[in-house]
Amino acid sequence: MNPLETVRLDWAFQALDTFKIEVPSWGFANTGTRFGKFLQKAAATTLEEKFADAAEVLRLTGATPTIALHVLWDLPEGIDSIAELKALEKRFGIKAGSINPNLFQDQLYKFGSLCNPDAGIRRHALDHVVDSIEIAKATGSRDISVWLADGSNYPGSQSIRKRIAWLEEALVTAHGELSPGQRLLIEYKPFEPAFYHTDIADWGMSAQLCAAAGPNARVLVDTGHHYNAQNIEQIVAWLLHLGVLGGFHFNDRRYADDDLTLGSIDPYQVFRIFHELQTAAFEGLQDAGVAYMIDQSHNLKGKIEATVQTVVTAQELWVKAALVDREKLAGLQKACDIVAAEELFRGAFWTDVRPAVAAWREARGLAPDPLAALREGGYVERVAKQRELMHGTGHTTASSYA
Ligand code: PSV
Ligand code: MN
Repeated sequence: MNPLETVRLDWAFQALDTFKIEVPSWGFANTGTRFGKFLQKAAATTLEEKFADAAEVLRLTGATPTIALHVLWDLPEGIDSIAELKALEKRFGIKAGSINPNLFQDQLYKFGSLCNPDAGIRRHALDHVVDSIEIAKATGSRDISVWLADGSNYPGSQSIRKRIAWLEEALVTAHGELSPGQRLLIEYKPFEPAFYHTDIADWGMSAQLCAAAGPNARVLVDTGHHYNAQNIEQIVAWLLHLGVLGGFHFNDRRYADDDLTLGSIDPYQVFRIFHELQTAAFEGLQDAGVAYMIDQSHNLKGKIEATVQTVVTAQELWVKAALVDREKLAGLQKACDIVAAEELFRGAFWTDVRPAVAAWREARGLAPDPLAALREGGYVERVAKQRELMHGTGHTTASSYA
């Protein structure tokens, strides 16, 4: 049978028309592991290059109109970088998305940022968050995403409760700086770089901090920031129920925060998360305020290729989730018809949606196969040459590590 006949094309097209996902500026730059970096000639160094790469991903996928910015990496002049940023937005047709303060790379933060026992360091960190909110106002960005590396490595070496109180105090102040319509997203992570306790270790802590901070604070779920056995879709369901789900940093992991490509290890989990989101929307539980962002740093894959692959995967899994007949499923759940409910659910996951997604792309004037189009267009090779001329070789041989 023609695979297109097994798919409700109207559902698939509607799902794809509304699905947008934000790309991270740092996903285009040279990044690595703590053991080293394998430099890539095509990696972006400047903000202009990051915008150019984001525009190429948008051109190929039609789904990535915004780019997440990390303040110290992308806007080192702070608010004074805004004029350049605005010009890039116009030139490349890409908007600045979430603004990410950097509370982890400054030497001052050895013992924490907003949770540091030193009031002066806490103030310095808070000032940076407030500056980031000002930047977000200037860019018109709705979301300021706060992630702290704060925590401790040894039992007894820090007061966990005092640090909670300092954090609450800082977040209340930061929240007070938001414009109406802006949101403070609070990200959690169970460990790394702190290995005994992390100040915001899980979604419950994040949700409590949101409640303390104010009505426009929301939880940010980074899919890599969970232990292996955790049921992330249940966490998502809870956050939807509580009305505090702010957004996602999507990536995949086998062990912890591995920064692997979305869906490369467990696509069924992404499908299950997407199902929770789409069901909540179907039931009118929450408006479309949830931010979908990618947070991946590709160590071995080509940056642009990996980003296109990620977006394509997200689109395919989003469509699969859209194929769940939610009315029918609700009936089966009510009747406790376990096997039929599961088969309906699994059936959507196992449907090959690729022909439907390609049909949507053609209908919307996009390349039917974005990865193939990227290769055929030669963008990566072109920018590799340009960037090598601009910034020097970037290529590291094995002997460099000898
Ligand atoms: C930390 O692991 C994190 O997930 C935060 O979102 C950071 O902003 C991002 O990665 C980039 O390092
Ligand atoms: Mn993240």
